[in-house]
Amino acid sequence: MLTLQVFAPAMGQKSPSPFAMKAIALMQMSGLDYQIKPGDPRKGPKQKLPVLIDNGKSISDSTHILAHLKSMHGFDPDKNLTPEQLAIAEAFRRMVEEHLYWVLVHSRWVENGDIVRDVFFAAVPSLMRKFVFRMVIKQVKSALFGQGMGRHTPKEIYAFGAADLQAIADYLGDKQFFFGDAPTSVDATIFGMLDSIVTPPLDTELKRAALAHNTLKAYHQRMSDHIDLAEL
Ligand SMILES: N[C@@H](CCC(=O)N[C@@H](CS)C(=O)NCC(=O)O)C(=O)O
Repeated sequence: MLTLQVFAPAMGQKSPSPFAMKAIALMQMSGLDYQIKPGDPRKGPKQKLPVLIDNGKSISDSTHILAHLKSMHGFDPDKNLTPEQLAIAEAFRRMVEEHLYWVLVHSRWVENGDIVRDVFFAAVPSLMRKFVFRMVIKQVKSALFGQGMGRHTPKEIYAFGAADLQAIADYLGDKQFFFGDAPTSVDATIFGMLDSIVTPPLDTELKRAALAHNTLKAYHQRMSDHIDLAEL
């Protein structure tokens, strides 16, 4: 039995991480028998979640999980894509995971820190919580600054996010999925990010930018239905 370790459900999401939601989408698309379990990133091989456990072996990183599903379980959602489509998928994946992700991090941790603190650190006694959160937020801000996104004003950060969402909506157009009638791995990536932007009950400029696109709203719903999200 395969076990997918992710952060426990929170803020209306099956797991409050775009990478965990991407991995859940991939597992659902694969049709493989698997279970979802809450994990602890500190115990994982790369101190991040998601992690897939297969026969005692831990596979960390959603991209490596997809590669493992392809090589070990014969699940390849991209097998019918042309080299040109694979190149487009790779570019969008990087945009979502290495750029739009940091806009999400800003919107959650910097602009909604109080809510995130009380949800993600609910298990920490309230007296300790502010202290623990102060340490964590320092690390998050340092990561945002190091990556570069944290050097911009909120207005500039959200303009970057809106441009990424516009590019996704424009490429998607009136197609069912990113490359037509069948979802591929880039749909799992984009779905994971959209779910993390629109599902939590946070009023963020990034969420408003996403919901302004009817295409993206319908696409998020279509992917949720396709992977049977409500049944999980
Ligand atoms: N490249 C990784 C990114 C995973 C990642 O950044 N996970 C974050 C949550 S969104 C995490 O586990 N953070 C815990 C930490 O940094 O302590 C993937 O695709 O799985």
